This record gives sequence, structure tokens and C-alpha cells, in this order.
Amino acid sequence: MGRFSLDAKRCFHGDARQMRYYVPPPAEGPSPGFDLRDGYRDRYVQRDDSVREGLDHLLQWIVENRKQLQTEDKGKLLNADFVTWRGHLTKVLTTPYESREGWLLAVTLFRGTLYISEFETEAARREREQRSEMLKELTYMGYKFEQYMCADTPDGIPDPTGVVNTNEAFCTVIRSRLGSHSLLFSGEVDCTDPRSPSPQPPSCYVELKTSKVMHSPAQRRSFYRHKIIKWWAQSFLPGVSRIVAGYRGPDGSVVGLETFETMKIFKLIRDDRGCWKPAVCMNFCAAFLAFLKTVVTEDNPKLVHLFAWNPGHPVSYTVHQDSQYRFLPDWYVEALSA
Ligand code: 0WD
Ligand code: CA
Repeated sequence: MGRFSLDAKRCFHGDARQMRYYVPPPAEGPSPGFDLRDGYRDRYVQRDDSVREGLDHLLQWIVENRKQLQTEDKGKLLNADFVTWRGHLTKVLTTPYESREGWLLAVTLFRGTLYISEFETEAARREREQRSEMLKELTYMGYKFEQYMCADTPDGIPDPTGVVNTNEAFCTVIRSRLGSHSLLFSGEVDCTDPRSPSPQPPSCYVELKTSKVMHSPAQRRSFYRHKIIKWWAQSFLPGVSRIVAGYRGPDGSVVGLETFETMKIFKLIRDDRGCWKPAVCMNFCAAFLAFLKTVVTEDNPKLVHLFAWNPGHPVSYTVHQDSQYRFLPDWYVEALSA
């Protein structure tokens, strides 16, 4: 449906100025020179992750593009049952196989569309505030890998001497269906491949990941069982067709690269009994969205149903009127009521 960019100061622009271009790695592999620790101390500008942004940037895109989202249906302002971030849908999709982290999802029905916005759980907040130096550096290394693999122009080359600024983002806006549900969501895209065999977005988009180098079949099986499910869910949702993994050695260098085709990931796991299945994820997600439709029926931008889930427990919810959980801003409600 569209795209938008967040600049170095985290300001919204309704264009593709932050798009980056995939640069295929040299045929002999990335060594030497992919040092993922380089710049951590002196060339790193970090987004302030204590600021809750909610759905605001996506809502801003909707306000600016509401004409192309209108419906004939009187009770419904936008032609979507759900509006949310892709990352929130990823969490719902992978819930059947998640054993560590729970979630809190706030839901509001406004003019016929259900909005879903995540709130940080207490456990996640504690973890964020106590994150070890090692984890912070690992996060940086993921962003540094992007810098090694991307250029600012279609014919450019990467500039690893630059600053890594995590305020910057390019986001795509997608409309799709899951069963009987129509979804409007946005997700951050790492880069586009200007030489992609399928040049249309989103199939030309590439997701970049880093992961610890694996040495044994057991390590690889664990990676398929626990990690690649998240990579699959995240890229499958918007239709990003390739995921390029950079494998980290103990010294923070990249020791290998591997490309996964999103739609072929299920083949890597289907012979492993006890592994995850895409259909289980999609059925759970569709059933959860159907459940939201039956529970959240009062159309009211100040009313929030807060759905909570923790591993080993069923989903539960509480109802909050005009509380700290309200997430549809007045400017949005007013813009869509005009
Ligand atoms: O307020 C919140 N609780 C969240 C807001 C949680 C998750 C995302 N966001 C917002 C941010 O505004 C961000 O611009 O969503 C946007 C990204 O949305 P998404 O694509 O739906 O999120 P997700 O799929 O979880 O993450 C995609 C990328 C990550 O890449 P990796 O390779 O690590 O999955 O977005 C980045 C990160 O680079 N990212 C975030 N950026 C800003 N705020 C956040 C975050 N909270 N989480 C991940
Ligand atoms: Ca990434």
C-alpha cells in the first residue's frame, strides 16, 4: 500500500528516503573486514527505547493516505479489520511455540477497525533495564552487519566508516488477508535488492540477520527449532522473500553468510518431529484474531481490552476505560472523524 521513513532524529516522512540497497557479498565470503564490533564505542547513535511510540507512525501514514483506504461500508472507515505493527503479528504467530516470553496486547475498536498495540510486560521492562553489556553489544552487531551489507544508492557501495544510527528506519505498509481477516500492518524493511530476479516489492526486499556461528548438527537443529521460526514469521507476514544471515565468530567477525528463501524454510524443518509447523502458527493467529472480534465489540477510541499471555497459560484479558493503556491519540481520532 505504501511506505514511510523515520530519519536520524526519528522524524516521520511519507517517502522512501531511508531505503537502503542490498550489496551482494564478495564471492569469497565476507572475510576480512566485517568487524561487527567496530564503531560500538565511538560511532553509535541509539534510539531511546524508553519512549513508547505505540502505533503513532503507522497512524500518521494512515491519516495521510486515508483516501485510498476508504470503504463503501458505512460502519467501517478503513478497509481493514485490523491495524497493527508487523512485529506484533510475529509474536502472535509464534505464540504456540514460545516458551520464554509472554506478551501484552492492547486492542481498541474504532470506526469498525480493531487496532492492536503492544505494551511492554514487567518482565520485558526489567530485562531491558538490566541488559548486560554483552547483550547491548550483540544488538549493535546486528545493526553493524546491515551497514556492511547495504548502500544508500542502487549502485553505491557500503560505507562501514559511517555512524550507526538506530533512529533511522524504512517501513513498508502492507494489506493482506489471513483467513477471513483483512490486515493493514507496517514493518521495518532492512533493504531492497536492485538486482532481484523479482523486482516488485515486497519480494525484492531482503531481511538481514546475525547469529552465532554453528559447529554441530545439534546446534543447527536447535537454530531451526527455536530461532528460524521467528525469522520465518517476521518475513513471511509482509512477503519478504529472502533472509541473509551473517554468522558471528567469537571475535565479532563475520565468518560466513547464508541466504534463506522465506517460502522454503518449512522444508528445512518438516522432517524433524517435534519441530514447529507454519500451519499451526497461522491457525493460532487466525483464531486469536477471530477471538478479538467476538470480545471487543464496543466502538470507542478510549476503551482498551488488554490481552495478556504467558507461556504455559491461556490468554486472558482485562478492560480499561480512559486509562494509561489508551493508545489512539486525539489527533488521530479527530483526523478520522473530520
Ligand atoms: O512500541 C513498541 N513496543 C514497538 C514498536 C515494538 C516493535 C516495533 N515498534 C515499532 C517501531 O516504531 C519500529 O519503527 O515498529 C517499527 C518496526 O516494526 P516491526 O517491523 O513491526 O518490528 P519487528 O518486526 O519486531 O522488528 C523489525 C526491526 C528489528 O530488526 P530485527 O532484525 O532485529 O528483527 O525493527 C527494529 C529492529 O531493527 N525494531 C525496533 N525499532 C524500533 N522500536 C523495535 C522497537 N521497539 N523493535 C525492533
Ligand atoms: Ca534485521
